[in-house]
Amino acid sequence: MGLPSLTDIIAAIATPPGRGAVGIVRIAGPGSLELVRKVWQGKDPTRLPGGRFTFGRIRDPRSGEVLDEALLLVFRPPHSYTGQESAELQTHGSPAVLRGVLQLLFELGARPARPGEFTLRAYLNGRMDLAQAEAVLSLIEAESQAARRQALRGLSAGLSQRIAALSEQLFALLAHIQAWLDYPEEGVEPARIRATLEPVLQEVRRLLATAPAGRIAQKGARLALVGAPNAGKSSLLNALLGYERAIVTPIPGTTRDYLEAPLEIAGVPVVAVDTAGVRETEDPVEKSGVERALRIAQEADLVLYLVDQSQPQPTPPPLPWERTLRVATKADLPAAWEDDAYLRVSSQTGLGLEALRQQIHHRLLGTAPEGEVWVSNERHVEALRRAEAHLVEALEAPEDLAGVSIEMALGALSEILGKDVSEEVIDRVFRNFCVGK
Ligand SMILES: Nc1nc2c(ncn2[C@@H]2O[C@H](COP(=O)(O)OP(=O)(O)O)[C@@H](O)[C@H]2O)c(=O)[nH]1
Ligand SMILES: [Mg+2]
Repeated sequence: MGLPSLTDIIAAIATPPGRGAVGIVRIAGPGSLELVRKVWQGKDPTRLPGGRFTFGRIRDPRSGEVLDEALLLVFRPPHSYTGQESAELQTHGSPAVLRGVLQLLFELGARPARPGEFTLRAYLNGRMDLAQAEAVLSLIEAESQAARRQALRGLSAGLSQRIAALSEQLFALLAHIQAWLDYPEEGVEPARIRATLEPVLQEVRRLLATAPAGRIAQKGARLALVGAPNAGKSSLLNALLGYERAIVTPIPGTTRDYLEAPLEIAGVPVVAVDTAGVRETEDPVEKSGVERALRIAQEADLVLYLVDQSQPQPTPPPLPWERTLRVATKADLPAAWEDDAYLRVSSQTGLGLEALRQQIHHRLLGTAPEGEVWVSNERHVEALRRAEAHLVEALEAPEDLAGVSIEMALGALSEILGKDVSEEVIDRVFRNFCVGK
């Protein structure tokens, strides 16, 4: 589709559809303040300093009709989101007002902004790199505190800085190798190639290792509750949720299908899946429920295997044990057995629930250090994987050929920051944005 013109005046409603106390219309591009002046009854926007707001009225200059009373915020380059002259009109948050104001701006010369076009301009004007632009999107889409924290780190260039630092080292090394190829008599120390590449490779791998946690922080995790009928699965789901979602009965086999409930555990978005009890059964409905439970367990990011510790221990079902937490339920009742591999909880008294939440959090995000950048974006993960492969190539290649692989690794890292990327890549990134951002 090609990149849109940077010099058009673009306008869009920046607040979500529907009614609210306040609604915002954004406008950006050279001449946008002159355009706002035409519809503004109040202080002349073209003479207002940037970063200031003023109160006035929005008025159709042709009919003289007033559309609303509003606040006007003025931004001047380069101190604006897009880096361009721009303004925000804060009106009453009625769809009728907002659409009316937008229509008026269109009729007087603005054009509708494409999804993410304000952020696209920020990127093209060098206000932020592509990874930061993607962090804006992640922040808007963040559904949990963990996702919000990660997106904010990306926005403040946490990832970008680390990628830039790695690129710098590779550039310096490349220059060194180039000098050696031009003046072989100067001599290159092969050891220097290794000494630079190995730590860079390690750092790339460290970043890649955070990807599972990053993905979970952004997209959430699936947590399967599995165990024999009456093990207390539905009760535990309710206890984790804090309200009665699943039916709890003393009759084994009540949950014959499965049910999902979204919850947040220690800042992580989790969809908990309560499954049918797993036991040997001839009942065809229950049997298919059991099979489905085991399949859900296979597909889950984490499995809770629940066993009632007041009863004799049953034979464990086939579960992905490396992703399974063992939980002994009904810890308020006398114990029929004890096993340190099991975390003891009682849904009735709340005993052990906080420890269980901590464990779930640890098992889901344990791979990534707290307080650091996690790579959550698929595009970044893919580019890092390519960089990793080229760095390995470079380490294995003879010194005089290492440069080609280093260049390829550099290319992959630069893509993360959006340097020398194709329009198609840019288009794909911004397609997912909402209009007005
Ligand atoms: N004392 C005690 N009873 C529990 C606890 N959790 C569940 N139960 C009881 O165990 C029975 C089965 O619970 P339920 O959650 O339906 O088990 P599910 O079949 O695994 O979903 C019900 O009678 C619950 O009241 C607990 O922590 N303490
Ligand atoms: Mg149940």
